[in-house]
Amino acid sequence: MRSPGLLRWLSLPLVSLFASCGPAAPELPAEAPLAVQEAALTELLSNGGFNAGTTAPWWNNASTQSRVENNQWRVDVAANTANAWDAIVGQSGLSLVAGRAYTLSFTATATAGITARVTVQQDTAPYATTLSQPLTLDGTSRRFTIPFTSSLSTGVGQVTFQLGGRANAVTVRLDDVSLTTESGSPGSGPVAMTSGFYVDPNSNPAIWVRANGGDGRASRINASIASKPMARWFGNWSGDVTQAVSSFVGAADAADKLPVLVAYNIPGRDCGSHSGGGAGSADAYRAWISAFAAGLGNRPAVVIIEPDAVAQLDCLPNDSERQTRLGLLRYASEQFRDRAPNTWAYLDGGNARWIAADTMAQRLESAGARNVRGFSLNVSNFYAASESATYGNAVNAALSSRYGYSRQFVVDTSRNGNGSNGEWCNPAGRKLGTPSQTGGGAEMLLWVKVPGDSDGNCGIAPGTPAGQFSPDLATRLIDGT
Ligand SMILES: [Ca+2]
Repeated sequence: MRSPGLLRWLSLPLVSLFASCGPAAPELPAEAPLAVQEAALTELLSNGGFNAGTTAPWWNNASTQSRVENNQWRVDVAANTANAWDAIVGQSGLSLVAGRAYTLSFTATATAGITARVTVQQDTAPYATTLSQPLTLDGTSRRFTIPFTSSLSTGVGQVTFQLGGRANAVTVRLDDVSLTTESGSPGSGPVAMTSGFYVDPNSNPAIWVRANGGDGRASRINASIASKPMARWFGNWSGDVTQAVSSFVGAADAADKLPVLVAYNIPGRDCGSHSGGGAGSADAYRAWISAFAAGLGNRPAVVIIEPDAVAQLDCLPNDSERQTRLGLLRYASEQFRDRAPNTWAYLDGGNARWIAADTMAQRLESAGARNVRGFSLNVSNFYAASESATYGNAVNAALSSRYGYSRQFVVDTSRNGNGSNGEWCNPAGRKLGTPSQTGGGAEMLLWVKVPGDSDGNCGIAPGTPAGQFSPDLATRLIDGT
């Protein structure tokens, strides 16, 4: 697949395409109901509504004054605080369970445009943080809804709002602060439902290892790649996609493991480049992605929706085709939301050096990001997880500012062990990155691209078409050469 890097990014104007192609903001007045929200929810916070005249058990530090006003929590922040946490309010004593899904939500305004921060963290050293997110606040009242999976197990968790870090005084008003989790054990969501990521026994590297046991490279490729969890890609090569998806997630479910799938069949895929193809029409795509979601059913899964499709809007020839693609992605987001209640789906959001974060936020909103768990970054690319996370947080700040919600993101770390050299097509000197895990600066780090699968007839694998496994590419990723 194509995942253009720095050169392509530099060649594009960073202005929003929306000035010209102008996708209408979808008329979705409220958060679409997620299946997880229909289950019985446990509220962890006390007095989130501030309707009884008192702020307790919420606390505040010396740079803030706290009181109830009009059944809301009024926090006056003193001038001249150096750091965000120098003016801090919160509630402590919360129990958090690692791997469990939570939703933090609140309504907030500020008397001046500010960037604040909300965290969920441990309230004793080492102050480990499981959620840390920027908030753009101003005079408009906004409802924030932030789902996350805890990376912490602690009986001394806390929610904090960090309001300092500026010269001028400001007043922030908060109300209806809620932190919920689904009742019962071991929690909700596909991570909590499973015991680790699924290792695909029929990945390209696993098939190659089985067929080439006498090859001197086989044992290393098996140990470093084929035995690791990685995604299975589905497209027009998958035959009956309901059957193919069902078979894959069924095998993972039988092993109590979490499978990662990639839907890769958008019309006009990869701008007709190395990984060109995709469904032949909009109707054909709607049928295909609906059949994909049906194959998941209620089994736990992670799905990456259409790598590059949002970032590559630029290559479509006109506004009408851009609107069509965004509509297809929005349809896909609705299908996963409605037909696959235990799937976390992530719309692909390109990579850290491709589309400006604010533009990406607008596109993701138009593509249905509010319907799904989040967005994916760095698929088939090479940027460091930290740089990808910085970009993901910037996208979330823009989503928060523009639309009042943010989303989780996942990062492809299959080949980013040496970072990027600015090339994207089988570049030399790249290395395997952190194997699939939860947490790590993102909701998950995942091997989405299959290490050793070619990006196309290019770079250090001339003559190897996109998607074909090369033991030579694999060993060079192991060695970092
Ligand atoms: Ca209230």
